[in-house]
Amino acid sequence: MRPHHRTLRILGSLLLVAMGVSMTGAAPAQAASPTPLDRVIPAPTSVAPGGSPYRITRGTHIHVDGSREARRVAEYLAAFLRPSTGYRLPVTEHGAGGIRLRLAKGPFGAEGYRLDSGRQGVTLTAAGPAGLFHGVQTLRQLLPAAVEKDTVQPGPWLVAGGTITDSPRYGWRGAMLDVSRHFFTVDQVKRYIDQLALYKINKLHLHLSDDQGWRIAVDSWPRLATYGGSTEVGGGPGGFYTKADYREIVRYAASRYLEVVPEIDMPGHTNAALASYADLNCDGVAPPLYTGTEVGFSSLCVGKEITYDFVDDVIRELAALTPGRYLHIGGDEAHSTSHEDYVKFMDRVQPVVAKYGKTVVGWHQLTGATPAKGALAQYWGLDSTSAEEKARVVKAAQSGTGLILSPADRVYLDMKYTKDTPLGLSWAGYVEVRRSYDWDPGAYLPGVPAGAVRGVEAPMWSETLENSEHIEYMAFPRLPGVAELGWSSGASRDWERYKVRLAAQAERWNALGIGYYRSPQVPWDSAGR
Ligand code: TNX
Repeated sequence: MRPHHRTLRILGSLLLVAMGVSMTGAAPAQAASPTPLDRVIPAPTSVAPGGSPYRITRGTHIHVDGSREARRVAEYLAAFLRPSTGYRLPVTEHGAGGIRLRLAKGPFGAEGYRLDSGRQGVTLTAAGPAGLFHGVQTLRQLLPAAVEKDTVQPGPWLVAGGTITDSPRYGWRGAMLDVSRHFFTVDQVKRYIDQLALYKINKLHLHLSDDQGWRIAVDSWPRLATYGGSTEVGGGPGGFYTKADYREIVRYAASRYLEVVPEIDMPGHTNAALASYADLNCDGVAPPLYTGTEVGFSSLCVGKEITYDFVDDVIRELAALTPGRYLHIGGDEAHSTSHEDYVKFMDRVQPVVAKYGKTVVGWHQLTGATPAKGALAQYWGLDSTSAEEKARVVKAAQSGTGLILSPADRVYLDMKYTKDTPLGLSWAGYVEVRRSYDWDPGAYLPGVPAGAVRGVEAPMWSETLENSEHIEYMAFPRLPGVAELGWSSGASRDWERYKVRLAAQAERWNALGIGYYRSPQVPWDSAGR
Protein backbone atom coordinates (compact mmCIF):
# COMPACT_ATOMS: atom_id res chain seq x y z
CA MET A 1 0.00 0.00 0.00
CA ARG A 2 1.37 3.45 -0.88
CA PRO A 3 1.81 5.77 2.14
CA HIS A 4 -0.99 8.23 1.40
CA HIS A 5 -3.45 5.41 0.88
CA ARG A 6 -2.48 4.04 4.23
CA THR A 7 -2.97 7.45 5.85
CA LEU A 8 -6.40 7.69 4.30
CA ARG A 9 -7.28 4.29 5.65
CA ILE A 10 -6.15 5.15 9.15
CA LEU A 11 -8.08 8.43 8.99
CA GLY A 12 -11.10 6.45 7.87
CA SER A 13 -10.93 4.13 10.83
CA LEU A 14 -10.39 6.99 13.25
CA LEU A 15 -13.52 8.59 11.87
CA LEU A 16 -15.45 5.38 12.44
CA VAL A 17 -14.23 5.16 16.01
CA ALA A 18 -15.17 8.77 16.64
CA MET A 19 -18.63 8.17 15.18
CA GLY A 20 -19.10 5.15 17.37
CA VAL A 21 -18.15 6.95 20.53
CA SER A 22 -20.30 9.99 19.92
CA MET A 23 -23.28 8.09 18.55
CA THR A 24 -26.46 8.44 20.53
CA GLY A 25 -29.16 6.58 18.67
CA ALA A 26 -28.40 6.70 14.99
CA ALA A 27 -26.21 3.65 14.55
CA PRO A 28 -25.60 2.24 11.07
CA ALA A 29 -28.52 -0.05 10.26
CA GLN A 30 -26.61 -3.32 10.20
CA ALA A 31 -24.60 -2.87 13.36
CA ALA A 32 -27.67 -1.64 15.23
CA SER A 33 -29.73 -4.78 14.78
CA PRO A 34 -28.48 -7.09 17.47
CA THR A 35 -27.62 -10.74 16.89
CA PRO A 36 -30.79 -12.83 17.33
CA LEU A 37 -30.76 -14.91 20.52
CA ASP A 38 -30.93 -18.15 18.55
CA ARG A 39 -27.71 -17.52 16.60
CA VAL A 40 -25.58 -19.04 19.33
CA ILE A 41 -23.42 -22.18 19.00
CA PRO A 42 -24.05 -24.57 20.72
CA ALA A 43 -27.81 -24.05 20.28
CA PRO A 44 -29.37 -23.15 23.64
CA THR A 45 -32.10 -25.32 25.14
CA SER A 46 -34.76 -22.65 24.88
CA VAL A 47 -34.90 -19.14 23.49
CA ALA A 48 -37.69 -16.60 24.03
CA PRO A 49 -36.88 -13.40 22.15
CA GLY A 50 -38.73 -10.21 22.96
CA GLY A 51 -38.51 -6.75 24.43
CA SER A 52 -35.90 -4.07 23.97
CA PRO A 53 -32.24 -4.79 23.57
CA TYR A 54 -29.68 -3.87 26.20
CA ARG A 55 -26.89 -1.57 25.24
CA ILE A 56 -23.50 -1.73 26.95
CA THR A 57 -22.26 1.83 27.39
CA ARG A 58 -19.46 3.76 29.01
CA GLY A 59 -21.54 3.80 32.20
CA THR A 60 -22.16 0.03 32.40
CA HIS A 61 -21.19 -1.74 35.61
CA ILE A 62 -20.84 -5.48 36.11
CA HIS A 63 -22.63 -6.45 39.32
CA VAL A 64 -21.85 -9.57 41.30
CA ASP A 65 -23.51 -10.94 44.38
CA GLY A 66 -20.48 -11.25 46.62
CA SER A 67 -19.30 -14.80 46.03
CA ARG A 68 -15.69 -15.15 45.09
CA GLU A 69 -16.47 -17.44 42.15
CA ALA A 70 -19.02 -15.11 40.62
CA ARG A 71 -16.53 -12.27 40.97
CA ARG A 72 -13.88 -14.30 39.16
CA VAL A 73 -16.20 -14.88 36.20
CA ALA A 74 -17.20 -11.21 36.26
CA GLU A 75 -13.53 -10.17 36.12
CA TYR A 76 -13.04 -12.51 33.15
CA LEU A 77 -16.00 -10.88 31.40
CA ALA A 78 -14.75 -7.38 32.17
CA ALA A 79 -11.25 -8.23 30.95
CA PHE A 80 -12.77 -9.58 27.76
CA LEU A 81 -14.99 -6.53 27.11
CA ARG A 82 -12.63 -3.70 28.04
CA PRO A 83 -10.16 -3.70 25.12
CA SER A 84 -12.74 -3.56 22.32
CA THR A 85 -15.36 -1.37 24.02
CA GLY A 86 -12.80 0.93 25.60
CA TYR A 87 -15.10 1.17 28.65
CA ARG A 88 -14.07 0.87 32.28
CA LEU A 89 -16.76 -1.67 33.21
CA PRO A 90 -16.06 -1.81 36.95
CA VAL A 91 -17.00 -5.01 38.77
CA THR A 92 -19.03 -4.01 41.80
CA GLU A 93 -21.13 -5.67 44.46
CA HIS A 94 -24.82 -4.78 44.54
CA GLY A 95 -26.45 -2.17 42.36
CA ALA A 96 -29.16 -2.54 39.74
CA GLY A 97 -29.15 -2.40 35.96
CA GLY A 98 -26.15 -3.13 33.77
CA ILE A 99 -24.71 -6.60 33.57
CA ARG A 100 -25.44 -8.80 36.54
CA LEU A 101 -24.00 -12.22 37.45
CA ARG A 102 -25.85 -14.06 40.17
CA LEU A 103 -25.60 -17.46 41.76
CA ALA A 104 -28.98 -18.80 42.80
CA LYS A 105 -30.70 -22.10 43.29
CA GLY A 106 -32.65 -23.11 40.24
CA PRO A 107 -33.13 -25.81 37.64
CA PHE A 108 -29.82 -25.09 35.95
CA GLY A 109 -27.66 -28.08 36.84
CA ALA A 110 -23.94 -27.58 37.42
CA GLU A 111 -23.28 -26.01 34.02
CA GLY A 112 -26.56 -24.41 32.93
CA TYR A 113 -27.63 -20.78 33.19
CA ARG A 114 -30.38 -18.33 32.35
CA LEU A 115 -29.80 -15.12 30.47
CA ASP A 116 -32.39 -12.31 30.74
CA SER A 117 -31.88 -9.29 28.55
CA GLY A 118 -33.90 -6.09 28.37
CA ARG A 119 -33.54 -2.31 28.28
CA GLN A 120 -32.27 -2.11 31.85
CA GLY A 121 -29.62 -4.78 31.64
CA VAL A 122 -28.51 -8.35 31.12
CA THR A 123 -28.69 -10.78 34.02
CA LEU A 124 -26.99 -14.16 34.06
CA THR A 125 -28.24 -16.57 36.70
CA ALA A 126 -26.69 -19.95 37.42
CA ALA A 127 -26.32 -22.46 40.23
CA GLY A 128 -22.53 -22.43 40.01
CA PRO A 129 -19.65 -20.53 38.45
CA ALA A 130 -19.35 -22.93 35.49
CA GLY A 131 -22.92 -22.01 34.52
CA LEU A 132 -22.12 -18.30 34.77
CA PHE A 133 -19.03 -18.84 32.64
CA HIS A 134 -21.00 -20.64 29.93
CA GLY A 135 -23.60 -17.87 30.10
CA VAL A 136 -20.81 -15.36 29.54
CA GLN A 137 -19.81 -17.25 26.36
CA THR A 138 -23.40 -16.94 25.15
CA LEU A 139 -23.39 -13.22 25.92
CA ARG A 140 -20.10 -12.97 24.03
CA GLN A 141 -21.63 -14.54 20.91
CA LEU A 142 -24.63 -12.21 21.11
CA LEU A 143 -22.35 -9.17 20.83
CA PRO A 144 -20.93 -8.03 17.49
CA ALA A 145 -17.85 -9.98 16.34
CA ALA A 146 -15.72 -6.84 16.73
CA VAL A 147 -15.97 -7.34 20.50
CA GLU A 148 -13.29 -10.02 20.04
CA LYS A 149 -10.68 -7.50 18.91
CA ASP A 150 -8.04 -6.12 21.21
CA THR A 151 -8.26 -2.51 20.10
CA VAL A 152 -11.13 -0.06 20.62
CA GLN A 153 -13.99 -0.60 18.18
CA PRO A 154 -16.97 1.64 17.43
CA GLY A 155 -19.86 -0.52 18.68
CA PRO A 156 -22.76 -0.08 19.41
CA TRP A 157 -22.77 -3.00 21.84
CA LEU A 158 -26.31 -4.29 21.75
CA VAL A 159 -27.65 -7.50 23.23
CA ALA A 160 -31.05 -8.57 21.88
CA GLY A 161 -33.94 -8.62 24.35
CA GLY A 162 -35.42 -11.84 25.67
CA THR A 163 -34.59 -14.90 27.73
CA ILE A 164 -32.37 -17.93 27.14
CA THR A 165 -32.48 -20.96 29.41
CA ASP A 166 -29.76 -23.42 28.72
CA SER A 167 -28.07 -26.52 30.03
CA PRO A 168 -25.97 -29.25 28.42
CA ARG A 169 -27.07 -32.64 27.16
CA TYR A 170 -23.79 -34.30 28.18
CA GLY A 171 -21.30 -33.76 30.97
CA TRP A 172 -18.34 -34.74 28.78
CA ARG A 173 -17.72 -32.32 25.93
CA GLY A 174 -14.12 -32.88 25.14
CA ALA A 175 -11.29 -31.96 22.82
CA MET A 176 -8.04 -33.89 22.68
CA LEU A 177 -4.71 -32.45 21.67
CA ASP A 178 -1.83 -34.74 20.71
CA VAL A 179 1.24 -32.93 22.04
CA SER A 180 3.43 -35.97 21.44
CA ARG A 181 3.67 -36.28 17.66
CA HIS A 182 4.41 -32.58 17.56
CA PHE A 183 5.02 -30.64 20.72
CA PHE A 184 2.93 -27.54 21.44
CA THR A 185 4.04 -24.86 23.89
CA VAL A 186 2.06 -23.76 26.94
CA ASP A 187 0.98 -20.64 25.06
CA GLN A 188 -0.22 -22.67 22.08
CA VAL A 189 -2.24 -24.90 24.39
CA LYS A 190 -3.73 -21.83 26.10
CA ARG A 191 -4.75 -20.39 22.77
CA TYR A 192 -6.62 -23.61 21.96
CA ILE A 193 -8.22 -23.62 25.43
CA ASP A 194 -9.65 -20.17 24.75
CA GLN A 195 -11.13 -21.37 21.48
CA LEU A 196 -12.65 -24.42 23.18
CA ALA A 197 -14.17 -22.29 25.94
CA LEU A 198 -16.03 -20.16 23.39
CA TYR A 199 -18.04 -23.26 22.47
CA LYS A 200 -18.54 -24.55 26.03
CA ILE A 201 -16.15 -27.51 25.72
CA ASN A 202 -15.36 -28.66 29.26
CA LYS A 203 -12.63 -31.32 28.95
CA LEU A 204 -9.15 -30.91 27.57
CA HIS A 205 -7.62 -34.34 27.02
CA LEU A 206 -3.85 -34.09 26.56
CA HIS A 207 -2.16 -37.01 24.80
CA LEU A 208 1.11 -36.63 26.71
CA SER A 209 3.10 -39.62 25.51
CA ASP A 210 3.51 -41.68 22.39
CA ASP A 211 6.21 -43.31 20.32
CA GLN A 212 7.55 -39.97 19.13
CA GLY A 213 7.77 -38.07 22.41
CA TRP A 214 7.24 -38.05 26.17
CA ARG A 215 6.00 -34.59 27.12
CA ILE A 216 5.62 -34.43 30.89
CA ALA A 217 8.38 -34.27 33.50
CA VAL A 218 8.41 -37.27 35.85
CA ASP A 219 10.85 -36.75 38.76
CA SER A 220 11.40 -40.45 39.44
CA TRP A 221 12.19 -41.21 35.78
CA PRO A 222 13.77 -37.97 34.53
CA ARG A 223 15.03 -39.27 31.19
CA LEU A 224 11.45 -39.78 29.99
CA ALA A 225 11.15 -36.07 29.40
CA THR A 226 14.74 -34.96 28.89
CA TYR A 227 15.60 -37.72 26.41
CA GLY A 228 12.21 -39.20 25.47
CA GLY A 229 10.86 -35.71 24.85
CA SER A 230 13.82 -34.50 22.80
CA THR A 231 12.34 -34.97 19.36
CA GLU A 232 9.06 -35.28 17.45
CA VAL A 233 7.67 -36.36 14.08
CA GLY A 234 10.03 -35.17 11.36
CA GLY A 235 12.98 -34.90 13.77
CA GLY A 236 12.35 -31.44 15.22
CA PRO A 237 13.49 -30.56 18.75
CA GLY A 238 10.29 -31.68 20.50
CA GLY A 239 10.00 -30.49 24.10
CA PHE A 240 8.20 -31.28 27.32
CA TYR A 241 6.22 -29.60 30.09
CA THR A 242 7.93 -29.08 33.42
CA LYS A 243 5.62 -29.67 36.35
CA ALA A 244 5.27 -25.90 36.68
CA ASP A 245 4.30 -25.65 32.99
CA TYR A 246 1.77 -28.38 33.41
CA ARG A 247 0.27 -26.79 36.52
CA GLU A 248 -0.05 -23.56 34.56
CA ILE A 249 -1.99 -25.36 31.81
CA VAL A 250 -4.26 -26.95 34.42
CA ARG A 251 -4.80 -23.59 36.14
CA TYR A 252 -5.55 -21.79 32.89
CA ALA A 253 -7.94 -24.51 31.77
CA ALA A 254 -9.72 -24.37 35.13
CA SER A 255 -10.12 -20.61 34.78
CA ARG A 256 -12.08 -21.41 31.60
CA TYR A 257 -13.98 -24.24 33.32
CA LEU A 258 -12.17 -27.00 31.46
CA GLU A 259 -10.92 -30.08 33.27
CA VAL A 260 -7.61 -31.44 32.02
CA VAL A 261 -7.60 -35.20 31.38
CA PRO A 262 -3.99 -36.37 31.06
CA GLU A 263 -3.20 -39.44 28.98
CA ILE A 264 -0.19 -41.71 29.21
CA ASP A 265 -0.70 -44.21 26.42
CA MET A 266 0.22 -47.82 27.31
CA PRO A 267 1.21 -50.59 26.82
CA GLY A 268 1.65 -49.67 23.12
CA HIS A 269 2.66 -46.25 21.79
CA THR A 270 5.58 -46.30 24.22
CA ASN A 271 8.72 -46.05 22.12
CA ALA A 272 9.77 -42.76 23.72
CA ALA A 273 9.75 -44.41 27.18
CA LEU A 274 11.43 -47.58 25.92
CA ALA A 275 14.14 -45.49 24.29
CA SER A 276 14.73 -43.59 27.54
CA TYR A 277 15.22 -46.62 29.81
CA ALA A 278 16.74 -49.84 28.49
CA ASP A 279 15.40 -51.76 31.53
CA LEU A 280 11.83 -51.26 30.37
CA ASN A 281 12.52 -53.44 27.32
CA CYS A 282 12.07 -57.22 27.47
CA ASP A 283 15.51 -57.68 25.90
CA GLY A 284 17.11 -54.91 27.96
CA VAL A 285 18.07 -52.96 24.84
CA ALA A 286 16.78 -49.44 24.31
CA PRO A 287 15.50 -48.74 20.79
CA PRO A 288 16.41 -45.46 19.11
CA LEU A 289 14.11 -42.46 19.33
CA TYR A 290 11.44 -42.50 16.64
CA THR A 291 10.35 -39.64 14.40
CA GLY A 292 8.16 -41.42 11.84
CA THR A 293 4.38 -41.90 11.86
CA GLU A 294 3.87 -45.67 11.95
CA VAL A 295 1.82 -47.07 14.83
CA GLY A 296 1.63 -50.38 16.70
CA PHE A 297 5.31 -51.37 16.89
CA SER A 298 6.12 -50.71 20.55
CA SER A 299 5.07 -52.34 23.82
CA LEU A 300 6.01 -52.13 27.46
CA CYS A 301 7.33 -55.45 28.76
CA VAL A 302 4.29 -56.97 30.43
CA GLY A 303 6.26 -59.80 32.10
CA LYS A 304 8.82 -57.57 33.87
CA GLU A 305 8.23 -56.21 37.38
CA ILE A 306 10.04 -52.96 36.63
CA THR A 307 7.23 -52.14 34.20
CA TYR A 308 4.82 -51.84 37.13
CA ASP A 309 7.24 -49.77 39.21
CA PHE A 310 7.42 -47.45 36.24
CA VAL A 311 3.65 -47.33 35.79
CA ASP A 312 3.09 -46.75 39.51
CA ASP A 313 5.58 -43.88 39.63
CA VAL A 314 4.24 -42.22 36.51
CA ILE A 315 0.60 -42.49 37.56
CA ARG A 316 1.36 -41.31 41.10
CA GLU A 317 3.19 -38.21 39.90
CA LEU A 318 0.63 -37.44 37.23
CA ALA A 319 -2.30 -37.96 39.59
CA ALA A 320 -0.66 -35.52 42.02
CA LEU A 321 -0.61 -32.89 39.25
CA THR A 322 -4.24 -33.53 38.35
CA PRO A 323 -7.12 -31.95 40.24
CA GLY A 324 -9.57 -33.56 37.79
CA ARG A 325 -11.19 -36.92 38.29
CA TYR A 326 -9.83 -38.78 35.30
CA LEU A 327 -6.62 -40.35 34.12
CA HIS A 328 -6.45 -41.76 30.59
CA ILE A 329 -4.26 -44.83 30.13
CA GLY A 330 -4.58 -45.15 26.35
CA GLY A 331 -4.64 -48.84 25.51
CA ASP A 332 -5.15 -48.44 21.75
CA GLU A 333 -3.35 -50.20 18.94
CA ALA A 334 -1.31 -52.49 21.18
CA HIS A 335 -0.47 -54.59 18.14
CA SER A 336 2.83 -55.70 19.61
CA THR A 337 1.27 -56.97 22.83
CA SER A 338 -0.46 -60.37 22.83
CA HIS A 339 -4.12 -60.39 23.85
CA GLU A 340 -3.26 -62.34 26.96
CA ASP A 341 -0.58 -59.85 27.96
CA TYR A 342 -2.89 -56.94 27.20
CA VAL A 343 -5.54 -58.28 29.57
CA LYS A 344 -2.93 -59.02 32.23
CA PHE A 345 -1.48 -55.52 31.89
CA MET A 346 -4.83 -53.77 32.16
CA ASP A 347 -5.84 -55.91 35.14
CA ARG A 348 -2.74 -54.72 36.90
CA VAL A 349 -2.66 -51.09 35.85
CA GLN A 350 -6.29 -50.05 36.33
CA PRO A 351 -6.12 -50.58 40.13
CA VAL A 352 -3.07 -48.29 40.22
CA VAL A 353 -5.17 -45.48 38.78
CA ALA A 354 -7.80 -46.13 41.47
CA LYS A 355 -5.12 -46.29 44.18
CA TYR A 356 -4.15 -42.71 43.34
CA GLY A 357 -7.75 -41.58 43.46
CA LYS A 358 -8.52 -41.33 39.75
CA THR A 359 -11.04 -42.86 37.38
CA VAL A 360 -9.75 -44.82 34.40
CA VAL A 361 -10.40 -43.67 30.86
CA GLY A 362 -9.10 -45.80 27.99
CA TRP A 363 -9.52 -46.04 24.25
CA HIS A 364 -12.28 -48.54 23.47
CA GLN A 365 -9.84 -51.45 23.03
CA LEU A 366 -10.00 -51.48 26.83
CA THR A 367 -13.34 -53.25 26.43
CA GLY A 368 -11.35 -56.21 25.07
CA ALA A 369 -9.94 -56.57 28.60
CA THR A 370 -12.05 -56.04 31.74
CA PRO A 371 -12.76 -52.34 32.26
CA ALA A 372 -12.58 -51.38 35.95
CA LYS A 373 -15.77 -50.42 37.70
CA GLY A 374 -16.60 -46.85 36.77
CA ALA A 375 -14.13 -46.76 33.87
CA LEU A 376 -14.94 -44.86 30.68
CA ALA A 377 -14.14 -46.16 27.20
CA GLN A 378 -13.48 -43.74 24.37
CA TYR A 379 -14.91 -45.14 21.14
CA TRP A 380 -12.90 -44.20 18.07
CA GLY A 381 -14.24 -46.69 15.53
CA LEU A 382 -15.92 -45.83 12.28
CA ASP A 383 -18.86 -47.01 10.20
CA SER A 384 -16.69 -49.80 8.84
CA THR A 385 -15.50 -51.07 12.23
CA SER A 386 -16.30 -54.77 12.54
CA ALA A 387 -19.59 -55.83 14.10
CA GLU A 388 -17.61 -57.88 16.57
CA GLU A 389 -15.61 -54.93 17.84
CA LYS A 390 -18.72 -52.76 18.08
CA ALA A 391 -20.53 -55.56 19.94
CA ARG A 392 -17.76 -55.65 22.55
CA VAL A 393 -18.17 -51.94 23.16
CA VAL A 394 -21.97 -52.21 23.32
CA LYS A 395 -21.73 -55.09 25.75
CA ALA A 396 -19.35 -53.18 28.00
CA ALA A 397 -21.73 -50.21 27.94
CA GLN A 398 -24.60 -52.50 28.93
CA SER A 399 -22.53 -53.72 31.88
CA GLY A 400 -21.85 -50.20 33.16
CA THR A 401 -18.84 -48.86 31.25
CA GLY A 402 -19.49 -45.26 30.26
CA LEU A 403 -18.74 -44.22 26.68
CA ILE A 404 -17.18 -41.14 25.20
CA LEU A 405 -17.89 -41.00 21.49
CA SER A 406 -15.08 -40.00 19.15
CA PRO A 407 -15.94 -41.82 15.93
CA ALA A 408 -12.94 -41.25 13.69
CA ASP A 409 -14.95 -40.75 10.50
CA ARG A 410 -17.00 -38.02 12.22
CA VAL A 411 -15.01 -36.11 14.78
CA TYR A 412 -11.31 -36.79 14.22
CA LEU A 413 -10.22 -33.24 13.59
CA ASP A 414 -6.99 -34.45 11.99
CA MET A 415 -8.88 -36.05 9.09
CA LYS A 416 -8.70 -34.12 5.83
CA TYR A 417 -11.92 -32.36 4.80
CA THR A 418 -11.46 -33.41 1.17
CA LYS A 419 -8.71 -34.89 -0.93
CA ASP A 420 -7.33 -31.39 -1.46
CA THR A 421 -6.87 -30.52 2.22
CA PRO A 422 -3.15 -29.71 2.58
CA LEU A 423 -2.90 -31.00 6.18
CA GLY A 424 -4.16 -34.07 7.98
CA LEU A 425 -4.58 -37.78 7.41
CA SER A 426 -7.28 -39.72 5.61
CA TRP A 427 -7.23 -43.26 6.99
CA ALA A 428 -10.79 -42.77 8.27
CA GLY A 429 -11.88 -41.06 5.06
CA TYR A 430 -12.54 -37.41 4.34
CA VAL A 431 -14.64 -35.61 6.92
CA GLU A 432 -16.44 -32.56 5.58
CA VAL A 433 -18.27 -30.20 7.93
CA ARG A 434 -21.70 -31.71 7.47
CA ARG A 435 -20.49 -35.26 8.03
CA SER A 436 -18.85 -34.23 11.27
CA TYR A 437 -22.03 -32.53 12.56
CA ASP A 438 -24.90 -34.56 11.16
CA TRP A 439 -25.19 -37.56 13.52
CA ASP A 440 -26.67 -38.28 16.91
CA PRO A 441 -24.42 -39.42 19.75
CA GLY A 442 -27.47 -40.84 21.54
CA ALA A 443 -28.29 -43.23 18.69
CA TYR A 444 -24.82 -43.85 17.31
CA LEU A 445 -24.17 -47.35 18.65
CA PRO A 446 -27.46 -49.28 18.68
CA GLY A 447 -27.96 -51.23 21.89
CA VAL A 448 -26.03 -48.79 24.08
CA PRO A 449 -28.23 -47.65 26.98
CA ALA A 450 -28.84 -43.88 26.77
CA GLY A 451 -27.26 -43.28 30.18
CA ALA A 452 -24.02 -44.96 29.11
CA VAL A 453 -23.18 -42.21 26.65
CA ARG A 454 -21.32 -39.61 28.69
CA GLY A 455 -20.58 -37.34 25.80
CA VAL A 456 -18.41 -36.62 22.80
CA GLU A 457 -14.82 -35.70 22.20
CA ALA A 458 -12.95 -34.35 19.19
CA PRO A 459 -9.37 -35.65 18.97
CA MET A 460 -6.66 -33.64 17.20
CA TRP A 461 -3.79 -35.97 16.34
CA SER A 462 -0.73 -34.07 15.31
CA GLU A 463 1.32 -36.19 12.91
CA THR A 464 0.90 -33.46 10.27
CA LEU A 465 0.19 -30.47 12.52
CA GLU A 466 3.00 -28.28 13.76
CA ASN A 467 1.59 -24.98 14.98
CA SER A 468 -1.54 -23.10 16.04
CA GLU A 469 -2.37 -22.15 12.48
CA HIS A 470 -2.49 -25.82 11.55
CA ILE A 471 -4.61 -26.73 14.57
CA GLU A 472 -7.08 -23.97 13.82
CA TYR A 473 -7.44 -24.82 10.16
CA MET A 474 -8.44 -28.38 11.13
CA ALA A 475 -10.62 -27.38 14.10
CA PHE A 476 -12.55 -24.65 12.32
CA PRO A 477 -15.25 -25.04 11.26
CA ARG A 478 -15.70 -28.59 12.61
CA LEU A 479 -15.06 -28.03 16.31
CA PRO A 480 -18.15 -25.88 17.01
CA GLY A 481 -20.28 -28.68 15.52
CA VAL A 482 -18.84 -31.28 17.86
CA ALA A 483 -19.39 -28.87 20.74
CA GLU A 484 -23.03 -28.58 19.71
CA LEU A 485 -23.40 -32.38 19.54
CA GLY A 486 -22.22 -32.48 23.14
CA TRP A 487 -24.28 -29.59 24.44
CA SER A 488 -27.55 -29.34 22.53
CA SER A 489 -30.43 -31.77 22.66
CA GLY A 490 -31.20 -33.74 19.50
CA ALA A 491 -34.40 -31.77 18.94
CA SER A 492 -32.64 -28.44 18.40
CA ARG A 493 -30.16 -29.84 15.90
CA ASP A 494 -30.70 -29.48 12.19
CA TRP A 495 -27.98 -29.09 9.58
CA GLU A 496 -29.86 -26.61 7.36
CA ARG A 497 -30.28 -24.17 10.21
CA TYR A 498 -26.94 -24.98 11.81
CA LYS A 499 -24.96 -24.09 8.70
CA VAL A 500 -26.39 -20.56 8.79
CA ARG A 501 -25.43 -20.13 12.44
CA LEU A 502 -22.00 -21.53 11.62
CA ALA A 503 -21.47 -19.09 8.77
CA ALA A 504 -22.18 -16.23 11.16
CA GLN A 505 -19.26 -17.32 13.35
CA ALA A 506 -16.71 -16.61 10.63
CA GLU A 507 -16.60 -12.90 11.39
CA ARG A 508 -15.71 -13.77 15.00
CA TRP A 509 -12.90 -16.08 13.85
CA ASN A 510 -11.60 -13.32 11.62
CA ALA A 511 -11.59 -10.93 14.56
CA LEU A 512 -9.73 -13.52 16.65
CA GLY A 513 -7.17 -14.24 13.95
CA ILE A 514 -8.37 -17.81 13.50
CA GLY A 515 -7.81 -19.12 9.98
CA TYR A 516 -10.46 -21.65 8.96
CA TYR A 517 -11.40 -23.94 6.09
CA ARG A 518 -14.00 -22.25 3.87
CA SER A 519 -16.10 -25.33 3.30
CA PRO A 520 -18.39 -25.06 0.25
CA GLN A 521 -21.10 -26.68 2.38
CA VAL A 522 -21.44 -23.53 4.50
CA PRO A 523 -23.17 -20.35 3.19
CA TRP A 524 -20.42 -18.02 4.40
CA ASP A 525 -21.57 -15.03 2.41
CA SER A 526 -25.11 -15.04 3.76
CA ALA A 527 -23.79 -14.51 7.28
CA GLY A 528 -25.51 -11.84 9.32
CA ARG A 529 -28.40 -11.49 6.90
C1 TNX B 1 -5.20 -43.61 15.43
S1 TNX B 1 -7.02 -43.02 17.59
C2 TNX B 1 -4.53 -43.50 16.63
C3 TNX B 1 -3.45 -42.52 16.77
C4 TNX B 1 -3.18 -41.79 15.50
C5 TNX B 1 -4.49 -41.44 14.83
C6 TNX B 1 -4.34 -40.61 13.61
C7 TNX B 1 -6.08 -43.82 18.36
C8 TNX B 1 -6.54 -44.20 19.66
N1 TNX B 1 -4.90 -44.13 17.78
O1 TNX B 1 -2.28 -43.16 17.23
O2 TNX B 1 -2.49 -40.63 15.80
O3 TNX B 1 -5.13 -42.64 14.50
O4 TNX B 1 -5.56 -40.20 13.10
